[in-house]
Amino acid sequence: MGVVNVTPNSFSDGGKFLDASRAIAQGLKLRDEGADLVDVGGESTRPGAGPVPVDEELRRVIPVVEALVKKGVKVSIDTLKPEVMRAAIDAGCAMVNDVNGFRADGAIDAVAASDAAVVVMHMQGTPATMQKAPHYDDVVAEVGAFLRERARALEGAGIDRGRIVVDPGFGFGKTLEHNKELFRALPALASLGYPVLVGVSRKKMIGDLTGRPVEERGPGSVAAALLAVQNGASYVRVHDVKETVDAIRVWMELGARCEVRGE
Ligand code: HH2
Repeated sequence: MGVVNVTPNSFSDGGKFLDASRAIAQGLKLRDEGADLVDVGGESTRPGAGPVPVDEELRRVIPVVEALVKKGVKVSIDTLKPEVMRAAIDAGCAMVNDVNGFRADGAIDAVAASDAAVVVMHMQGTPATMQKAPHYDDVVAEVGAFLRERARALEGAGIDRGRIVVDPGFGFGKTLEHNKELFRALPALASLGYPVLVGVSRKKMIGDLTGRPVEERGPGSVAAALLAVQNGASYVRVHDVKETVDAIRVWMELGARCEVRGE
């Protein structure tokens, strides 16, 4: 899954694709580089970010979604607002990615009547406050229980289990230690029985691990995406599609041969 943020303030590509024609060109580029899905977002959820009015978010994302769908791109909409979900589904979105886990009033209803896939993400708190003092007694158990509960709520509204993807929400109300614990627990999260999506691309946790500023976090992000796939992730949400696809391709070829040799 490639990322296109149609925002002025996203942490890594803020302001680059606020103009619809640039966002569309970026979405096409990511598709051509090997992204199976392009995730379009109009509201930054970086720590400290405030909400965007619904009209403004619609104005940012819908023309981009429409244009990409017309060009045959499989599009995901990154939003927590039911109005934006509905408009994006009407425009042909194949997936709705909600960092709020479909907890807003009307969010489940907005997706239930469609056949779009849904990504349920865990977040403690809200983007405005989530990194102030994240706390868990057992981060893996709590995040796992949340994802199971939200997936059941979606299934209870008639959404087929096969449409549901879960995401532990790296960096959303989590310290570096919480992120590390969750990352190491990816096989356990995958055993919940839903495909797992991992989004760590260029995030602060990669900066903390490498000491790199955001524009130099590509290689660390590729390593993390590869590890995520090796540990059971079905989707990786990344800014650097070409590099990530290369890494996964090389691993699939050489990793498989190593296994044969080791037999
Ligand atoms: N991370 C971000 C946004 N949406 N969705 C899912 N499912 N998982 C994630 O980890 C995730 C997400 C944050 O990254 P980005 O979109 O690059 O930045 P911003 O929120 O500043 O726009």
